[in-house]
Amino acid sequence: MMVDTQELEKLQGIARQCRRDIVKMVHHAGSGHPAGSLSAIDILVVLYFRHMNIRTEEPQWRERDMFFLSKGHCTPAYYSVLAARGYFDHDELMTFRDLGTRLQGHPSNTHLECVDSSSGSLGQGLSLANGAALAAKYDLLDSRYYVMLGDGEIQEGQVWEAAMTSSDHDLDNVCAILDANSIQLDGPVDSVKSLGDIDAKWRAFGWHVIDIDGHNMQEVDEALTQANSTIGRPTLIIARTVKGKGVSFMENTSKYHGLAPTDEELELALEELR
Ligand SMILES: Cc1ncc(C[n+]2csc(CCOP(=O)(O)OP(=O)(O)O)c2C)c(N)n1
Repeated sequence: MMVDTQELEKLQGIARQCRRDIVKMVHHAGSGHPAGSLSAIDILVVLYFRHMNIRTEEPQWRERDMFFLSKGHCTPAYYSVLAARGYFDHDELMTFRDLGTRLQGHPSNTHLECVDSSSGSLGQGLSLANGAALAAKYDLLDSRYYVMLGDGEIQEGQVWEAAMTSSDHDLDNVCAILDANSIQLDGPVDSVKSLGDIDAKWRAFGWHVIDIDGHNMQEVDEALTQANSTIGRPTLIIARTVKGKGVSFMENTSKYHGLAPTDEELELALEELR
């Protein structure tokens, strides 16, 4: 079902609040990854509010859909959406990166139950999703397994081994979402190691591929719906995004990949996100 105007406004409001949380959390901690979180957040909001079949009161429910944040450094986006979805109190977000906190700098499922897998070492999320998805096929579960990858991350060889595995096992319950923001830790993806024609490459690996604007929630929603009805093949959604989206001075630069805003920058950012 299409997202109607009222629902769209609601989702956009949630994403705006999450963007505010992202910059506040990273500022408060004095470290973290704001820019790749800001590029990913519209996708995560649509995924968690419209598609994931989950029970917030029972985070480990066996039949739940699972999410693997393969680009694990983007916890500010992940935690802000988990809080918005009701897994824990909004106030807890300000414990981000504190010593012993449940909200570790990278996701830890030994600290936080609603995190389906620990991550942070890039390149591993799709392999984890494949394992869970294959087990679900054997167990006759209808659950779906979502993975978010970064475009810098897919330079890792393990991703391609995993991509072959998903299609070899006809894992149509796997949906990977590529946050294609074109910038990695220290510059443009193309200048570090070009991905070439990513669309053609994933197709050649046996995937159904959908190319969308990752900040257009309607398109994100339709792509996730299409992935859900694709039989016999895994789906990759190439979500074209802007690194730092929503905070003008963080957009299209690698500067804020892993840098906290100063006090003045936080004020400016919150002004823009009002
Ligand atoms: C195996 C591994 N190598 C290096 C890093 C350090 N690292 C963290 S983020 C990052 C860049 C990732 O770029 P991208 O996937 O494009 O992320 P995004 O721009 O979406 O934040 C790197 C190299 C890591 N976490 N894991």
